[in-house]
Amino acid sequence: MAVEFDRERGLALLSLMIRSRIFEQKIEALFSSHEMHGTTHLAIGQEAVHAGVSPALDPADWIMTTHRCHGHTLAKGASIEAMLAEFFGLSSGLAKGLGGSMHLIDLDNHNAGSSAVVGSGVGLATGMALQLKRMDSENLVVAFFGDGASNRGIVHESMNMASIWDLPVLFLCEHNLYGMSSCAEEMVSVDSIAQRGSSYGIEGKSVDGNDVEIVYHAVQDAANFIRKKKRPFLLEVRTYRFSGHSKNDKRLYRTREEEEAWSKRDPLKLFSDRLIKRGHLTADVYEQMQKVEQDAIDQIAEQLIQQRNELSIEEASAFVYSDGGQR
Ligand SMILES: Cc1ncc(C[n+]2csc(CCOP(=O)(O)OP(=O)(O)O)c2C)c(N)n1
Repeated sequence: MAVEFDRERGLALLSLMIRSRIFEQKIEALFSSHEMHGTTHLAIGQEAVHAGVSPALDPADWIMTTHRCHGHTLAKGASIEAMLAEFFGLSSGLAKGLGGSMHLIDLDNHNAGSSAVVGSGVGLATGMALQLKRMDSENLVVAFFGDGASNRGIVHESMNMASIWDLPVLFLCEHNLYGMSSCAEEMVSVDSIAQRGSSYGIEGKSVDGNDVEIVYHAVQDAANFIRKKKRPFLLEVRTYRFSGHSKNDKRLYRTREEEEAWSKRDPLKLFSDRLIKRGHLTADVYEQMQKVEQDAIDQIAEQLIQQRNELSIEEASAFVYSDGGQR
């Protein structure tokens, strides 16, 4: 039985979950008001995974994320400024303003980045794990992927290779029940994606991905296993994305009743209620924590919008053309 978080850790992780939720809501609002352009994939509802994975690792462990990467990037230590700047196309952004929402990279915080190509990060993370092993490092790589990506060849090839070469990689399947509009029940051949490890001799486990304490302890156990046994591990965390797949998704492939049922297991509600029950939090403090995050992001967004509006043509087109915008 996993140990309960103490007050300090509980509040720290709740605060990360709040940050992730408010960040995503702000992005949604900025897209709706046409202040932000391109596309985006929100992970509202998946905050227990964001706060439960990176904080359970050694800071020098690496992560490689997916197109739905905002919460993981924040939880691994990226600043809101650098993330929002990226979305606004500013050179102070995590990828110099050239990548946008799906391409966030933060090497200082051991985040090797994300890609729009579904499943591709799993191959890259496995390659990184090979290099860590060659360097005799004690660190590991977390390869995030979704239920949809779990059907891709690269994921299976990577698991096989990680197994035969004993690579320090944690395959972390964030199972949110859908890949775009495809329901995993109809698209995935097994009930639990954790079972897929057995084809490659990799141990696997499936846990409730809406409970941050469960996710945190499962990741800690998996990381200890990888370091001790020098073997990869597959962890499935089962969750639900409240948001649509991407901007403009009307969610016609699922019912409002299903969404309503999952909203009762909102990870923020589950965890804040639990902390209140334990006497680690009050409703007033919870409200205040949300206000602090909201005020901070509103202020940062306002400043960055102003910077974006004042960009010269030369600055806005730097790196777009091979002459570095000197035309
Ligand atoms: C190789 C590839 N095929 C298809 C797509 C289009 N696409 C973008 S996201 C997505 C669904 C991925 O589902 P899943 O892996 O479950 O992740 P989730 O979106 O649920 O987080 C698809 C098919 C893509 N980006 N890359």
